Amino acid sequence: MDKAKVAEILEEIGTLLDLKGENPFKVRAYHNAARLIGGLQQDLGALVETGQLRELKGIGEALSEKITELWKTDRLKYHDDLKASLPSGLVEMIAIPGFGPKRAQVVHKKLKADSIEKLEAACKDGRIAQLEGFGEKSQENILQGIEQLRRFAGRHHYHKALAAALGILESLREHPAAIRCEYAGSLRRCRETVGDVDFLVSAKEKDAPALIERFVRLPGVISINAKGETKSSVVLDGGIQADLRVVSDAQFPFALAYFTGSKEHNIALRVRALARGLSLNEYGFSKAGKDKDEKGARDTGSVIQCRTEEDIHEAMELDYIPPELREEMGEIEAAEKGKLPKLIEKENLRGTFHCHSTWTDGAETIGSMAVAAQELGLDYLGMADHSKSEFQARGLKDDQIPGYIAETRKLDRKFRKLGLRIFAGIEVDILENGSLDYSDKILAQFDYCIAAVHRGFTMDEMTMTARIVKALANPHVTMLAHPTGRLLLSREAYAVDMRAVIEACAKHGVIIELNSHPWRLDMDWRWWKFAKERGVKCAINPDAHGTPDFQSLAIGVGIARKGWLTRDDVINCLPADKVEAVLKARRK
Ligand code: DGT
Ligand code: CA
Ligand code: CA
Repeated sequence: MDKAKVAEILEEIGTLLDLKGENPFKVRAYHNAARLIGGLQQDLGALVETGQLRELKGIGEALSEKITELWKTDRLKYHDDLKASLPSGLVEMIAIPGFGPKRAQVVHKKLKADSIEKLEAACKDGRIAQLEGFGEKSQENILQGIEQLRRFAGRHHYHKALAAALGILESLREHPAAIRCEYAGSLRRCRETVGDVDFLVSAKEKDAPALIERFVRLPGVISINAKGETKSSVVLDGGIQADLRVVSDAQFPFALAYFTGSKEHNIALRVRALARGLSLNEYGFSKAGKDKDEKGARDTGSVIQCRTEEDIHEAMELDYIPPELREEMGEIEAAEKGKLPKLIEKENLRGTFHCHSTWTDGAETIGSMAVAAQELGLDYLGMADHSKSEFQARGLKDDQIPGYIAETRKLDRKFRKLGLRIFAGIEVDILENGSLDYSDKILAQFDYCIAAVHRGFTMDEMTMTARIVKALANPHVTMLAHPTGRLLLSREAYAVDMRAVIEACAKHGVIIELNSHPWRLDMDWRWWKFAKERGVKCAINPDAHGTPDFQSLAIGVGIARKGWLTRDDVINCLPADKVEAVLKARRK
């Protein structure tokens, strides 16, 4: 049992209680506790052992007992009973985007719909539209939501897949028979979501079965789909499928290149090889045209020996193409001409922006966010709590602004001596008419303002684009937050003309955020090349609501790499004094 797992179960209890129609205060107590435990800096085990759990704000006797039971026995009877008391289909239903526990309760009570299939049928024959509080529009939305849910099924957020993969990689590498070991596929290319994880190990032929055996017995494996001499496929905890292939060490670079993909990139490389009289596959190079009638690389070995992927690219007169770029989006042409960018690296990040605190919906104080930033070796931290329209997030009222800025300034003076600058910023809502949530006079007091759309998602593309473009024209707007509002695998982006938004940012000198929260990764990597051509700068921001969220910065760097960005394109790579000048530039 770990903190994250405890938090997940508490969260689920909150949802189950909500489904049962329990008292909203009780429901909220569980959701709050989940958040608290998830973001806890202290060691949960120690708090349980010493009985200090009760001292945490919001943890009463009942919650403390439940957390203790979970921690000590790895399960919780209350949770099990609660789950058993509800049809499992009802729990599945609330994964439908826009369909919460309240609605699930109604369709269950009124229509006896206790599964997604029954709900779908009720939509199709118009029974949902008849229900009080539903109507034609919501019936249509539910059908779309079900379709979306099915489309998303089987894919996973990048950080979940990465966490699962790293544990497995380590265990495979520990095996004495493993020579080289990597993960490939979409995970290695740093796609924003991952279907399955593809592992590759090189070993002597005789050792392959032992490696397969190790793989299927790993603690994270919950079921085995297939198990052969050199390949296997399993399902990991969390429902992620993972494939393993064992190859010879000579084949390893070819297999790694092939299974890293993308498929489109592979095809383009293969075409390039053919133009050079070579056939390229996962086993090696062979003479073109002889694949079928004579033996190919599988049996005879590669006609050009390559020890690494670099060697393979070189054999085709290409610069090395980093995995993130292998999407057949111009990378092969650029590699041929020596024009690939020198991609940003994690180590280049010097600071970050768009962080929340207990002033609004963050879990930690500005002070503890600063300590964590400093421990990470950052030189600056840009706070940006919510603006007043975000009442659910306790957005700052006008009269709270002086206090918020004063505290930030005070901590800045303190931490500056320790090498960390703190910038006072605000995440200001873009209202439906495109104006901002505060007067210019208030906005002028901040070191930077990051403008964001948080509601009114359903407007048409033209209206939404005009709304955002209007906000960008305000000279106090330094950055644009999460430009499409998408939540990966859960909520589609709102309709917006990104090309027009990027052009407006270019015109006004607005920096675009690459929100590194693993559910967002927004702006999408596919747009960065264009933004860069238009001279727009990027800020990689964690949208942190607690110190653990700083971890996502590394994913943000991966997505920036995927968007062809270099350290010169990303303002967080600048030292503190230079970045301060950049934040001030627009208002001058
Ligand atoms: P995913 O798992 O859906 O997130 O995406 P990938 O890219 O990991 O795809 P996956 O797991 O189906 O296959 C891994 C790699 O294997 C893929 O990126 C490229 C290669 N591959 C798979 N099928 C083909 C194919 O039909 N032709 C070629 N050239 N390569 C393929
Ligand atoms: Ca894959
Ligand atoms: Ca696969």
